[in-house]
Amino acid sequence: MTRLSDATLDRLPAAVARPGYDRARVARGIVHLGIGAFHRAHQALVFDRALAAGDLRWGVTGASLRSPQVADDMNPQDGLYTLVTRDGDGDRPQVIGAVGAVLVAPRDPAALVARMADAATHIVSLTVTEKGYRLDAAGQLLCGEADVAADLASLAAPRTAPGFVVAALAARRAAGIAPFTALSCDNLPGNGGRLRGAVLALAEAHDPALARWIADEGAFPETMVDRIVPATTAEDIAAFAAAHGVEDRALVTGEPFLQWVIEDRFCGPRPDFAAFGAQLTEAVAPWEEAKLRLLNGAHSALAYLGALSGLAFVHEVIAVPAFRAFVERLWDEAAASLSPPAGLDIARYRAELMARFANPALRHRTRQIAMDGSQKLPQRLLASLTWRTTRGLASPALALGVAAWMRWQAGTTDAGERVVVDDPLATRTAAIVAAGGDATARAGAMLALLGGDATLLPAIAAALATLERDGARAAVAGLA
Ligand code: CS2
Repeated sequence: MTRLSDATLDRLPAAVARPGYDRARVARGIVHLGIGAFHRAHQALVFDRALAAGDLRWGVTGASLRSPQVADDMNPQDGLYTLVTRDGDGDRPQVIGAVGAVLVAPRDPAALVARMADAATHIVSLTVTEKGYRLDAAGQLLCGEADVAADLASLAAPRTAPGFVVAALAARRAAGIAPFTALSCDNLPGNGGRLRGAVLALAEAHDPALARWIADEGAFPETMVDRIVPATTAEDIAAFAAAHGVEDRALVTGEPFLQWVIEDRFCGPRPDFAAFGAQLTEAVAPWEEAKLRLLNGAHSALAYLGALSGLAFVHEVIAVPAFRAFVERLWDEAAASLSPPAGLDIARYRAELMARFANPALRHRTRQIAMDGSQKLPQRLLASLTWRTTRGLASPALALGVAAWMRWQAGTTDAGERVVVDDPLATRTAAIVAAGGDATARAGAMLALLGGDATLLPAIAAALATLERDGARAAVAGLA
């Protein structure tokens, strides 16, 4: 089977859109750390639009900080891949040409640092997931982690995302080159500030003058990113090959919706984001908060409750009337805690979100969303639950969402099927489950792991007891 590449691009049928610009002339103004499916379906599409409009500065050099898989899929394809946009009207495939080479950080850390330090690089963007910032809930560097300790000892071969940023900025400073803008695109409140905090802490440990230079001259804008991007399956790749006669091992799929809100604080050149589907603003926080507490909060709650009930996909969970009512209830509770930005109509946003969750073509797995819950729950569910609890407001839906994560740590569905708990704190939650005791003891110990306040415990412990006794479907129905 022919593999997608510059040389074979012409063999694709006309129904597949492709780059209309000369890829050979593209400069690589962006280095992206963490080039997974989300980046390829989101930011890379926006950069591709800039290239298509004739601003050829915004090609991307991708980097994987851990696995060589994406590089091995994309490099033989000259960085090309297809983005398939999916909804009830069918699939719309488009080949994206924005990405050039993909580097594998552990294979050759110096090559990645050199690329980031090159004067042609203006922006280093990141999707390294919540845990990739290497910070605890209080924003302190996790110095006890082996990779962080290694980067604190030496940046000759960095291991962490903040380590690469500091090493590259140090090289730029030494060469008299202005810093790049570091653009965090992860689902975290204050993502730019968190990245800045991690970078400055690490830089400070190596060279306080470097840290001062970064603080004075660098830029770490906040962003809010939104697009639902399920993990690509072998079936997706096989179906594309069967339909179009070309194999694309780097294909990604996503919903039609895309939103990117960016704080307009860059220390160097940037694309004309507003012309390519992103929004520039002075204040990202209210957008980020609404997205995290409504979309992601509901997502996480549905993921655990749905997966415990044996439901594999989000659209299947949403098709059950009691679960749909549960989501509305959770949104009623969470919405009260928000100060929505001008331009965000919460009622419309909720209606649109429900339709996005119901998109049957996406096949977004509940177990995919269930990953890394310990890193996600604080900003998605605990923040609104805490807001309400301090005001004496009951929040049964939010409490049930948090308790569902705790129930998931037992590693079995309600029907007794074993599941893998994929979470950096899985060893610790497993120990809490193994310690036995009652639901209150388990809920208390796990709440402490999340950094939640003890005043939240009674409601969560009651919800956990119901989940353990009656199962997720009954617990959800009991709320209605
Ligand atoms: C999801 C998000 O996996 C998850 O945790 O909640 O990836 C979600 O699909 C995106 O944030 C949507 O923008």
